[in-house]
Amino acid sequence: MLLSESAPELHINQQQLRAYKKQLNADFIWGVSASAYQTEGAYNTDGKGPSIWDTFTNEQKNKIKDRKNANIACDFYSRYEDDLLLMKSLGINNFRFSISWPRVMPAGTGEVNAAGLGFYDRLIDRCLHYGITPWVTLYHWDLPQALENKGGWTNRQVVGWFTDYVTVCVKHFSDRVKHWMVMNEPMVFVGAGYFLGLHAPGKRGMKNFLPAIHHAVLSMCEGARAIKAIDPDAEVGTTFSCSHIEPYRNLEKDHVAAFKVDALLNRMFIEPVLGMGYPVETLKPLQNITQYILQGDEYKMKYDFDFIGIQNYTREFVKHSWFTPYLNARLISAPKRKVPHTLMNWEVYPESIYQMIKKFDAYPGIKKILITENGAAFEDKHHDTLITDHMRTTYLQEHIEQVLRAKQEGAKVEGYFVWTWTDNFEWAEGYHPRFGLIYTDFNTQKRIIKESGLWYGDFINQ
Ligand code: IFM
Repeated sequence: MLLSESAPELHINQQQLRAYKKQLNADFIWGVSASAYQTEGAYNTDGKGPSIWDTFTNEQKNKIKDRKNANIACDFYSRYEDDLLLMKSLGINNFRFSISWPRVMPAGTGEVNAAGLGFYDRLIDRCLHYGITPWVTLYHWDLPQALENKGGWTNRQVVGWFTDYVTVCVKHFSDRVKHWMVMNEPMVFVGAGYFLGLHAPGKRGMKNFLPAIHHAVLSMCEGARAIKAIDPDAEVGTTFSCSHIEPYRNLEKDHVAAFKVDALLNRMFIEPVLGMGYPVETLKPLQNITQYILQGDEYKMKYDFDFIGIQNYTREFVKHSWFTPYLNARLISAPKRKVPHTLMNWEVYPESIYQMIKKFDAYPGIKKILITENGAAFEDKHHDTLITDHMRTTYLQEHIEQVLRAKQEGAKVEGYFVWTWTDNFEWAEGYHPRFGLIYTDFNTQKRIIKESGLWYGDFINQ
């Protein structure tokens, strides 16, 4: 059942939600998230080099819905000032965005593009001017194509290239940026880009997947060390996708399948970072990853992050399957289960975010958790000057309620960012699933505040 405007209201206890919120310290962070490739456009402007997503969307068009690309996207490159003004008008004071590596270093390594740094100088300066704190992600999937030509994340040299890029950014911006996230959702860019071939660069198979995992883990930790070496006062985090996992049937084989999928989707990146190593006891077919682990890596692949960003949207049900190589497990989609879901076919299940906070909170060594992404794609209803999207508003309310429930119970969760600020380019899904609090007309670039945006601004400022 797809949730639509005619669907019955989901249950939400408004009083409970407001009561939870009232008890929060004033320093709980409320914000919105976005990323460079999904919003900026200006794909070849002012000396920017091509990224793997520029190449993928323009050369493997059949892999993107309606053969779209993000050459223009939301034209945030030119319109950031208006977008920040709009953000300010809603009282949103924390903005998570990413820096495009090939905008700053067109060939990925070596020469630095002053005009690329200049764009982020302007963006950061205007954020600060409006009292909006910048939360900067250093890698949100747009690897320079020049580095992909040398193997990209499968080439161990990427660790050095990435650390050099991080160093350039942090040296340049650390006088104004105090909150950094090294990476966005490594499991997604490595899994979809280097195993399934669904995302850029479109590679497949274990021979790509395993080295890419290890080099992403090393880069995440070495990148974090580079930030702290330059600015010991910076707050350094990194972000992980995660979903609450359940067996489809109460059968031992489905429980085993669910356990393996949990290890792959939820544990594969956080556990090495915490010094626990890869969960290969549970994921035996991934044991060959050890061939990429060199002497001394056991120290390099750990880092004591100041915070961990959790990005949760849904839960997954898992069934045993003989036909799925390596895992013997497959996901049973929400439409197949006939449960309420979004335009991404993701089940609406708010308790998943609570379960994920509890799961990450239970790891010794995680000092602080931020929800760095949560949100939903639904159809928006257009009126003359208003866009109603009460399913998105309800989704946000129900998820925030679960976040604050976890906090009430003592979990170390200290912030929440909505994905996303404006409707933007949703990777292989093109432009149709819209996640924004702000509607983007992609023909005119006009922005219209949706009801969910008005609600969020009101809620966080009450
Ligand atoms: O749009 C993406 C984002 O880039 C990473 N996290 C999930 C979002 C929704 O799919």
